[in-house]
Amino acid sequence: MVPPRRIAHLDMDAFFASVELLRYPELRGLPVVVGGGSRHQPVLQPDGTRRFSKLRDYAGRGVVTTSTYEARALGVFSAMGTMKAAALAPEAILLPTDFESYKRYSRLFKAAVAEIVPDIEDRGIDEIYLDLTDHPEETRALGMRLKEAVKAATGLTCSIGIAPNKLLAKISSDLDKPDGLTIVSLEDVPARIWPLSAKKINGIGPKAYAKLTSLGIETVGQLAQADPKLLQEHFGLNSAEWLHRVAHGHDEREVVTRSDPKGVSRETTFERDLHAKHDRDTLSEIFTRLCTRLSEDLHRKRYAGRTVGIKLRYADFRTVTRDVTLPSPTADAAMIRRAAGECLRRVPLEQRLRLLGVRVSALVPLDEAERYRAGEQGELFPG
Ligand code: DCP
Ligand code: MG
Repeated sequence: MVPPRRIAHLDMDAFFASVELLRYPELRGLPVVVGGGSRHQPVLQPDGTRRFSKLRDYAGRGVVTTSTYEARALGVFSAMGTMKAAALAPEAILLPTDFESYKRYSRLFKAAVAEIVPDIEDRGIDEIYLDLTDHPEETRALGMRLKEAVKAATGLTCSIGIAPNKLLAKISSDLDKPDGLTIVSLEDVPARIWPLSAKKINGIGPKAYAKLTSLGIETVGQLAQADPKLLQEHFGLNSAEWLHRVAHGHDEREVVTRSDPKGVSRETTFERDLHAKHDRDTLSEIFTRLCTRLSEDLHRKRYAGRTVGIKLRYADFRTVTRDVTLPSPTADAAMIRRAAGECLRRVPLEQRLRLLGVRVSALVPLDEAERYRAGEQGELFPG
């Protein structure tokens, strides 16, 4: 049996707001909201103290980027209209958004983690995945060390979830926020994950959740116990299977690190030079097989790509390439074949050919591409 993996998800606590508190420590413990513009810049007064804007001073159509936990206690959360937030917490401090600073702290915390675990999957400004499987250190000690390294480099706290896969790691990092370290095994799923709302699962968006609740399914546990036929009827076979798998805490996705390849390709040199017209069938068969193999490579490496290209070498050794960029990333053999066929129509084919190659580049993790596609269909996995 393959030993279980150790995947960590690390997410910074109230990230933008916490960065702001580093420069305005006098705001610690107060409800603070980030989402203002330059007119909400604090003003240094003659007595050395600062005058801050309050939410009640806000007029406009902006939204809250994030809020401190004290503001959350008053009902103010990310993505809420700032005017609405002002109605709930008029006395909360409002600060302008300063992306440059958040990006700087983002780089700092990721660099600190990279000193301990070099392979990081970057999931945006304040979250990363790490594969700790091969790290010699004991799980809790390693988790604590990562948190301390982030704190030492930035002055900020984060929350970490460590579990056998990304799905559970992401849910776990949220279980004991802020400043949490939560370790969850597959055996813990019924006790710790099943009581949670199904919308805690990364990939069950508001639409899918609404559909689930209309079927009487609210928690992950209810989803795990749901009749597979009922799910199939409402979500289709693939999504129903996915829902069943994630509800039981299963997820095979790999951590995709920065050192991953720029492109994946397959090429073949023919036993004898082939002519585009006279050897049309043979060539077409080889071409399709290359695309199928490439699709298998991509699935194995868990990538999809937006750019599909071909390489041709003529009998006289001249080489040409062509590529085409698709509206969304793919790893699908038929789609790669179609795009590569399009490229082939754009090269001269009078001469005999020695070699044919197909390449997919502009890679993104496959699960991202799948989410994108399902999102387009307005179903599961939005975002
Ligand atoms: N963010 C944003 N708009 C949103 C959600 C988030 O601008 N709708 C920004 C502000 C957050 C940062 O991204 O600080 C990270 O998002 P998180 O969802 O991780 O939220 P926080 O880090 O603020 O809080 P938590 O402690 O819950 O992780
Ligand atoms: Mg966060």
